[in-house]
Amino acid sequence: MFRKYTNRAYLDLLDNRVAVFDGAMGTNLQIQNLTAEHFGGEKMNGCNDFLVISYPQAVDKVHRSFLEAGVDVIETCTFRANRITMIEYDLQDRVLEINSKAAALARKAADDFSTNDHPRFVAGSMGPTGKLPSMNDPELSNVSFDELVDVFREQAVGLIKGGVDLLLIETSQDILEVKAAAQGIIRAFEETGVWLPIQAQVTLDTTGRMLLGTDIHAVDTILEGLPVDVIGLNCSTGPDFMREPIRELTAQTTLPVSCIPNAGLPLNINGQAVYPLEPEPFARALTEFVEKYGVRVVGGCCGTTPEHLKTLVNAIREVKPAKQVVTTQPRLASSISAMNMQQEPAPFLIGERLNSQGSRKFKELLLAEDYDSMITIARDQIDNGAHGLDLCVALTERTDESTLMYNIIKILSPVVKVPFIFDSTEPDVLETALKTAPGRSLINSTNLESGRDKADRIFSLAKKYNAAVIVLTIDEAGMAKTADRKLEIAKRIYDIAINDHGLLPGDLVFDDLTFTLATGDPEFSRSAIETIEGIRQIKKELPGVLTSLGVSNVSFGLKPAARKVINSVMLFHSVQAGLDMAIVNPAAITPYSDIPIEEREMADDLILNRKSDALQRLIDYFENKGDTAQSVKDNPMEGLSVAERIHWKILHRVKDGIESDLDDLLAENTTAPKSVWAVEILNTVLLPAMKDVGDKFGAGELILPFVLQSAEVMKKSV
Ligand code: THG
Repeated sequence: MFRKYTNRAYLDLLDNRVAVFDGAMGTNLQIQNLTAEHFGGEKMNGCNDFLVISYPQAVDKVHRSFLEAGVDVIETCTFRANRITMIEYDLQDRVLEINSKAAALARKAADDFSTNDHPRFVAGSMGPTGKLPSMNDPELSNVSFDELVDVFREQAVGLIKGGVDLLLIETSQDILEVKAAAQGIIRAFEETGVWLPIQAQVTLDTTGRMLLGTDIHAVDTILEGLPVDVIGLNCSTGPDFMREPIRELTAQTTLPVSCIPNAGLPLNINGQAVYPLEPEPFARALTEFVEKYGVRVVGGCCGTTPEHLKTLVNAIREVKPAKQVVTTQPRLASSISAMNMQQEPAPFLIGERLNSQGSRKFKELLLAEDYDSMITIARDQIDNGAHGLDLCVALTERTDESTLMYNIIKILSPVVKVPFIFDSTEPDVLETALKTAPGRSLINSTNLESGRDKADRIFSLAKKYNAAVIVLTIDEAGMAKTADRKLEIAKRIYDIAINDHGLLPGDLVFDDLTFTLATGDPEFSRSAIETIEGIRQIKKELPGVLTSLGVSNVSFGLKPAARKVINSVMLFHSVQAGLDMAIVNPAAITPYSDIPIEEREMADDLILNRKSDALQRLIDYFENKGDTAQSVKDNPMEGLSVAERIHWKILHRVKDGIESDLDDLLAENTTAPKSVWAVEILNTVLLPAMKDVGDKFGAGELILPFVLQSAEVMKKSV
């Protein structure tokens, strides 16, 4: 359950000094001018990973050249040696053999160079499969999370059997694949009984994001809770473009950081990739990262030669890494960016509108599987200030909650910048969600209603997939109604989560429940006070944990205008008591100070149980007042011409109504033949809009998934 090691010598090394990895395998094999014969025939020509069987001398030569240069760690020649990638060479059934041979070859070379003063290590290289599981592409994403786990398990078993010292997940393009790789490696540890350190490295482009838009804060948020020991960057760019993400990473992660750049950005010279950065500036930049930011592992990727590494080893020898000073904050992440669970000002707003049990409209969309309109609801909530989105897709009409959850995550996650909160009572549905969402999510929820079995199941999921968990204060005796009982249950479940499952206090979000005040039932007249006091107690007695509340429950049964006021006032008092997160309709929350005094007083009377006739007065007041409190949202398309509106929609990825907009525009010109006018629209409206998208992408203002969404709107228009 907790991390254990059979051999942690590599991590011990990092405790004492900076470790230097080797340089490029690919480019240094290339210069050996190998022929098809070396690769074992035409079919395997160019398959570097097979050389460890067909012509191991070539690989051995590269290993030894780097050991000669003085590096501490060499990487096995297994970057592409997984079952999926090896299909290209029909070698998918030799994965175990290739990996264990490669590991043994590197092991032998490392051992030949090892001395007591200078031990040498072998990292088992595991590159990407080429699939992009986070996407929704029929070709690139046609692999399940479980399949990926097994693909990496198999490769890791081979590497472990061949004798590596650590496993290296590297050059990762898709953060969801990294999660699968880490799980696969753990399976391999369980299978072999050998537990080793894991280092995970992602690849960022020149704008500092992974291929699908994930930034370094999200990467760290997602990976830190997994059994990963070292986190870092490699490939794609030279050290210069890594400076800023490395600075940010070292400022936020508690893990040692690795940095393994290319020898600069490649130049295309006569169709050949040439890496221009010389050994001196290469070594200087990495030395700076060690001294300034506290990087603990350095090395070279594409285009780096033994000369680069020798220069680096010499430069780094006397350098002390800066101390990493990190105060960690509980965070969630989408596939794009991270979000602190404690917002300034509080609270973190969890949008409640994508809930089949709490919104008739959403339920209808779900039954119709109208995913485009769901994207619109998601966007509206974010525009109104939601920091995360609650997703609940349970329907009495359908039994495939898992499938619906999978579908909605696939649709939303590439385009939604805020993290998800998975709202389900079914552990299987939650597990599907956690396998599908690339980010770090919040499970909603668990409790002790029927003992601890279910809580145990949910906490293991949270640990396995690195999620946070909302915990309701419910036990075998039912929902806690007094502050004392709320705290008592919170303490009991805290103990299970922390001591038995190894979760951190910041992984727990206590929801101490609020009940409707609309019934007038005296049993509940103090219930809001108890909830508010419960929040205060839990925050005081269980340091480090968070709190959350489904605020709207407090006003169930009242008219919308009254609900809005009561919800806002309840939220205010809860936040005063220390509430961190609130499940709300973000469009219907008014700041306390903006609520008319008269209404505020009435709501206070009810919530704080100050006057016995509070409920009746409130009902009467809003009966007479009517529903004027509807929020009017600015329409960003107001005042735009039809052509401008189409441009706006393409740029902002809005498919809704684009067809009728185009019909309107087509109807504007009655003289020109339709086809001529249509081409004119294409050239003067649609293509310029797409060019605008392209320019913004080029300038780093848009990320790839958004561009693809714009292209979808464009396609629909055409
Ligand atoms: N705690 C936690 N999770 C929760 C809740 C909680 N999840 C579900 C719920 N409670 C929070 N979500 C909602 C969603 C909608 C409404 C209230 C809470 C709501 N809906 C209107 C209604 O039912 O009248 C609108 C209906 C409609 O639009 O059709 O009020 O407490 N952890």
